[in-house]
Amino acid sequence: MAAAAPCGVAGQCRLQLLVLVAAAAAGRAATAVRGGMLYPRESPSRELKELGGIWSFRADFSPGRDAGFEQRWYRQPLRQTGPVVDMPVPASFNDITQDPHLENYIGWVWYEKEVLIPQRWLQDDLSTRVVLRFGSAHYYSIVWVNGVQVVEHEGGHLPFEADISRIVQRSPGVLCRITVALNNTLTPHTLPPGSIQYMNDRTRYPKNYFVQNTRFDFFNYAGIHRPVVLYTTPSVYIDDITVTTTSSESVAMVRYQISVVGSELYSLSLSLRDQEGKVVATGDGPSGELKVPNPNLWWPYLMHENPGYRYFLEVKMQAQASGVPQEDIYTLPVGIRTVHVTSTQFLINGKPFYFHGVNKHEDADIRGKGLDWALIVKDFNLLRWLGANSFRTSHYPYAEEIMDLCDTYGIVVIDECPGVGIKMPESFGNKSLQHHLVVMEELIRRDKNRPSVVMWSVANEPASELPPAAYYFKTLIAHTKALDPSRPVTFVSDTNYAVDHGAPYVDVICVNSYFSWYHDPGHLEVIPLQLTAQFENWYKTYQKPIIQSEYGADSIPGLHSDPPAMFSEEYQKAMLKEYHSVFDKKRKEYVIGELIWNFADFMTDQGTTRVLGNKKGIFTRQRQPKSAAFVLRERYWKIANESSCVPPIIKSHILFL
Ligand code: GCB
Repeated sequence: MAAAAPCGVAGQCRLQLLVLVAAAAAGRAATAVRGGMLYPRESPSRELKELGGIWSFRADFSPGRDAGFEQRWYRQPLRQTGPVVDMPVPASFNDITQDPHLENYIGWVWYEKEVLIPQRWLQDDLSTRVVLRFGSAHYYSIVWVNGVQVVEHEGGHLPFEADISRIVQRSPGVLCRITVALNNTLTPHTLPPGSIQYMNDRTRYPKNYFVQNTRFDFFNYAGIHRPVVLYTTPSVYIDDITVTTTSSESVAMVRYQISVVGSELYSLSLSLRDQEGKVVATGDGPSGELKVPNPNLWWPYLMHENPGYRYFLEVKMQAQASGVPQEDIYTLPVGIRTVHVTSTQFLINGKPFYFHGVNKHEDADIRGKGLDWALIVKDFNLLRWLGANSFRTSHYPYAEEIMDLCDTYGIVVIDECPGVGIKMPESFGNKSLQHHLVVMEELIRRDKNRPSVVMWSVANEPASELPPAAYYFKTLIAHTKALDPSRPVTFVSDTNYAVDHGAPYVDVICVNSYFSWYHDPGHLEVIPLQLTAQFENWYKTYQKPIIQSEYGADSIPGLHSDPPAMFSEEYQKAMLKEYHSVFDKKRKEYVIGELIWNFADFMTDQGTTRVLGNKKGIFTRQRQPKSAAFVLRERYWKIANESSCVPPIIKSHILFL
């Protein structure tokens, strides 16, 4: 990525200042996250207004990218500050216009939307709380409402929100102006990390030329990527709910903890309903246990004839605020399931679970990383067609809307944070670690109640051979486990087993390898030997179950070669088959999963090894199958059908997909 910053040395300092703004704020944010982050749902006490659609947009092309702050663009309608363009939300801004400078833009961009707040939200003098929530925006966001700053957030892929009741109460009936400044600059201390490199050789680069360097393999799309909503709650409200579940054959326990904000004087009543709407358990108070006799457990797809079973926990809060009665109702879907790891197995509800799945990206033509319902549903249909029972959210948390469907369909998730490309020694320091801890807090706060999430992944392919990685991962994994003792924790490694300083702390070893691709290119015959040695070395060292968390080969659809040659569809297929024969031996021992790299082709930075992006998809970026998709489909269905947990009836029932 490159962008000209015509600003001289002083200008460079100003640009770096922007970077420092983000970094300083990261330091400030490094305290425990406050409050819950319940997904906004309508209920008798809560209303929702979606703010998707066309927003006004302006990239700050000024030399230091700081004109927006100097001129306070948030104080007036954006169109009055200079030229604006229409920008869809949610979407990445990069591929929307024909301007190559915007595609590769680095720095601050500005979004704005004017909205009318429903009159009834403002009528009852602050007993209605109005919240502005962003599902995610990449990377650093500052938000103003009617010129007043309401929230600042570091990091893409995770939600943030602000209570804007007082501001909107002040001017009822007029349009409410939401302004967002967004900076996509990555520094050694952001997640993912990156660095800005100034090219000072004036014989080779224009004045003030700089690039954003990253050490990850996907395009750094930026923008307001997920839904923006306004929602209401009463001023005394249910702030957070945490559930954990245990079960035996005949009875399950749903443990809950609820926090209420706005008053000390409240009462809580709970009822758990099954899918027919029948109440199966009731409770009260801010914490306790619900006993569910003969529970319907949450099972993964292909492991049960009715996968993804969820109960619905209705939490009702009643309180008095300034003498006025208030009631808040929130309904949380709850899946009852357990997860355990032994030295050779991954158990869901006490039964061995084998991950036969994929790694994905949030990535598509035009919209980049912006949420797209059509794409989401298509992807779930393809996953089920493939017979995939799981995926890893490589390499960042996916949209809550996607996670909801994982819960619903029984697709098992390894939930990964944006700790990808942590390669620079300075990214293992305290500043980076503090931010990483906060990101894990935000991720767990968001996804802790999801039955589909069975393991946290704190990073992908960090330089875990560096000595500081030992303290870094020890601390990070201990923190993650303290936040959520109910799930195993991993990170994904491509470091040699003998020098990996993070592996001692994980519950499951996740290994990426690209034999006959990045090593010994073209030599498929080395795979059996090298892959067998990989598994045996890791197991001998740690006695922990192993997932092959990535393997794959690029293929250009329609490119054929027999005998198989790299980049042909035949080579991709042949490589998969070589890996599969080793998996089949080792899954009888301690290999508990295989996740193909990648579900679909995706966009990357430009480079000599990338042809309009990474082509290791078994589907194209437009979701058409390559030949490898059929190889994988046959294999995944075979594995599922071998599983003793699948009654014959679903085998035939599912085959229609
Ligand atoms: C990896 C990375 C992934 C890349 C992939 C590749 O090891 O984890 O992000 O895209 O290899 O294709 O090189």
